[in-house]
Amino acid sequence: MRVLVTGGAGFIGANFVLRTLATRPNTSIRVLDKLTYAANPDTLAPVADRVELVEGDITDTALVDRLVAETDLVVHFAAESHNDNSLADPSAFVTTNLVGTYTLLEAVRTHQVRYHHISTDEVYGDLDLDDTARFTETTAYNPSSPYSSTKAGSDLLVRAWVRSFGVAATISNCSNNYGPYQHIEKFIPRQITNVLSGVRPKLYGDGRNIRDWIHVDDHNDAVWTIIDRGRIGETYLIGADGEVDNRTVVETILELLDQPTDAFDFVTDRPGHDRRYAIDSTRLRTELGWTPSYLDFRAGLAATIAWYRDHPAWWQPIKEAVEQKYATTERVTG
Ligand code: NAD
Ligand code: TDX
Repeated sequence: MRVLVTGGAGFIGANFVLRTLATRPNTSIRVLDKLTYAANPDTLAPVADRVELVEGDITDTALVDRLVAETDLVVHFAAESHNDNSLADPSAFVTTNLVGTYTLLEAVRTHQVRYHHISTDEVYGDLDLDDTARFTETTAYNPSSPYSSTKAGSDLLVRAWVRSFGVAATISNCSNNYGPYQHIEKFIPRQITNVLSGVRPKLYGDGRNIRDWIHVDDHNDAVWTIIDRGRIGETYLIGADGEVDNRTVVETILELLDQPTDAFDFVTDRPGHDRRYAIDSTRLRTELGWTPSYLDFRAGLAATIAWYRDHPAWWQPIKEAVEQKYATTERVTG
């Protein structure tokens, strides 16, 4: 089977490529990636002889049309993915997440190619901390940020292309991923690499916001489950019952790195900061039989810390610039 992976040089897409090569050796993979700041082509360097990396933009109609014509399946990970960046300048989010998805949909429509759309639980907005509810496939869309609203818009484009044009698509909305190869602008790798660099971790607001953590390999195994067995036109929520508040995450990282658990700073809150995300993945588990493998968040976090400690060359060259960018907006509050 020939697979076109968009965004395959980014965090989840690269993990998808590596895991697919390891677990489904007969798959032929081509990656389409613009190689933005978020990509690290070094991630794919060890498999360069088995994966063709095409440097290009998902909004490039002619390129996308040619690549889609030559594939059996598109798995669409490419996106502008960081909420903080979307608050500073939303323009690339609108172009890549909306126009890019539209461009792919038109190509899969023309060439009648199977399409899987990677999305996020953030399309549903947030939940209260004291709420017991969780997101399901029928929760109303209510995105908060430029990032999540463009992801929500891209999901709706997919639904419309399924219904109006019969495109053979599935959608998955996953909770927060952690694991190796995640850009150090994101919460967990930022704090791990802060501690490894002698910098105090930074918690937004009161640190009580809750995210529902899933290991990236569990996410990607669920994606293959949906591609293999999911119903066309259907949406599946992916989550591993991993709700943890941000302060606990930081304290656990500090503890696992033998630091005092109070050696962190509170900083300015993110505008519009979503309070809590929580996924009910019953449909995926009961209909398609998927279950997560990483059931112990602390153990998964320890393995992720070990990966960043053992791969300084992957992240150290950009660390100072990432922190300098944060320093332009962030102020220590406590
Ligand atoms: P990432 O930012 O690490 O990687 C995104 C990749 O897309 C990069 O390699 C980048 O170069 C590429 N890209 C960006 N714009 C492009 C364009 N115009 N054309 C071609 N390539 C382009 O993101 P990630 O965390 O790996 O997220 C991947 C997908 O998963 C996204 O669609 C995101 O919305 C979704 N998602 C992420 C999470 C999470 O926790 N990170 C959770 C749920 C869903
Ligand atoms: O330094 C920080 N301190 C902090 O307290 C950073 C970078 C973040 N945070 C908080 C904000 C969030 O409550 O940590 C939580 C996680 O932040 P991010 O890593 O920026 O993730 P989030 O905004 O939750 O979005 C992520 O999950 C859903 C991904 O970036 C999205 O692409 C995905 O859709």
